[in-house]
Amino acid sequence: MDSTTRRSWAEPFKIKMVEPIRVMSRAERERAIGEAGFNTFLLKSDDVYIDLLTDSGTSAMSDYQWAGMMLGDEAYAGSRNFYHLEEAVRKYYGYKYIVPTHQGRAAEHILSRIAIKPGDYVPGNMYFTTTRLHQELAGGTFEDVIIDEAHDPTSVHPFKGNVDLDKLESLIKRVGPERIPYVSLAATVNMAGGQPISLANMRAVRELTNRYGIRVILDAARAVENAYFIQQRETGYAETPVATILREMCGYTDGCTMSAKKDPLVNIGGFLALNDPELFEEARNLIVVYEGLHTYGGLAGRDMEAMARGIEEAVNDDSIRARVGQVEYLGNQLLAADAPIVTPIGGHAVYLDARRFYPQLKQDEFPAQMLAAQLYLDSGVRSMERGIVSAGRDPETGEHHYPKLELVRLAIPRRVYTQSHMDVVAESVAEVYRQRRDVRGLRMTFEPKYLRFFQARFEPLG
Ligand code: PLI
Repeated sequence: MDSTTRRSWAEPFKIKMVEPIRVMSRAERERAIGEAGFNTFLLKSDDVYIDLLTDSGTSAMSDYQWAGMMLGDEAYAGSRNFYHLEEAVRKYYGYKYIVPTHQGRAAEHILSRIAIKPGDYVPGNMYFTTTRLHQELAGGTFEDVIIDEAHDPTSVHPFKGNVDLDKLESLIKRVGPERIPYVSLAATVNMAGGQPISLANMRAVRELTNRYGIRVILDAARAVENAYFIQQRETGYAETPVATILREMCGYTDGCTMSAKKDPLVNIGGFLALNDPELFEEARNLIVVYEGLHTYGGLAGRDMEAMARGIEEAVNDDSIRARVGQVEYLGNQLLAADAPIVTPIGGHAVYLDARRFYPQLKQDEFPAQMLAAQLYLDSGVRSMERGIVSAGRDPETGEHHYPKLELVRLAIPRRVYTQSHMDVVAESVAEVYRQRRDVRGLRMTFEPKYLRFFQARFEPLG
């Protein structure tokens, strides 16, 4: 049978190497989460059974990528692996110039420093933690211009990552185009629940920004997942290969920041890609200050080779279908169990709606933080808070940001877990949902200055 007549489908790979995991007792988990200050980022990985903290840098590499690791050219300058990477980025993303970086936030750092002046505004389709922080550290102010549906966990809009063009244009008119260095466009939108932006919307953003002479920079970490959603949902693209859609998406932008720890299937790496030679020259100047020479940017040659090969694998239609398909499988299990999740199901993760789990908790009692802890206590499944703790504080007023979305993210590493793991996760979420009524909130006992969700500590109220 070929793939068109097959009734069921499976991952387009088989497993060659395994890594043992173990489940601890409830008493051991109670001790571990207490020692971790009720923050899943502070748990030891050895104390975790199924690790859905993040899909970032947690992928399983292929034999093709591992073989490439053996071909690392560790020359300080001009490594051949850099040229392979450059070729892969040009071929699959279409940008002219690249500087490698050790991961995504390093590309954000360099871009923010070369493009943003104090007093500038950076509009974007919802904030991401590190992206916004680098924009703020460079003196910019992030402005959310995503459509309202993105802030509603129950909306089933197929492209909740879309930019609201009226919001964008009124910002341009209010502050003037000269104070907008670029539009920061994410594909897919992590904080909205892994939601895609449509090609029609990207095209419209391009037309609008062209009229005002404003650049568009793509956060391409999960752009392949976005391209897959376009293929599935946008009229006219059902027969178009994901790789072709990806090129069209990038064609509406002037460059990208990339965390290659996502779509490109590597455990470390990233890059900044640009079309403008002058901006690229500035990036090359700064890269040697903060990352390393412009042909390695904080990476080993072997890392760049694995990335070049991962980029090529990621756009394979069967691979991306299996990747998003696994996330969808988990999401559908949770919908069947009536657990409240963000709809539509995201590309890299399923997001639990903590407000609907724990309506008895106020947002500053950290419902999502508590929900992530409860899930760990129930089964050893590790997830991540994506609500008030992640949103941090307003740098002007010092008050908490109070995001509408108070979520727990179950992020699925690529090519790592099986359907049975997903079943275990779904059963555990259903159990935690059954026990929701008696749950009380948390108090923050330690708050770091930057990106507090990583290292903050909590204790249970009452
Ligand atoms: O973790 P980095 O520095 O390689 O990349 C930062 C970064 C940028 N953009 C987006 C959309 C991200 O999701 C992202 C990192 N995400 C992490 C670590 C995550 O768990 O989602």
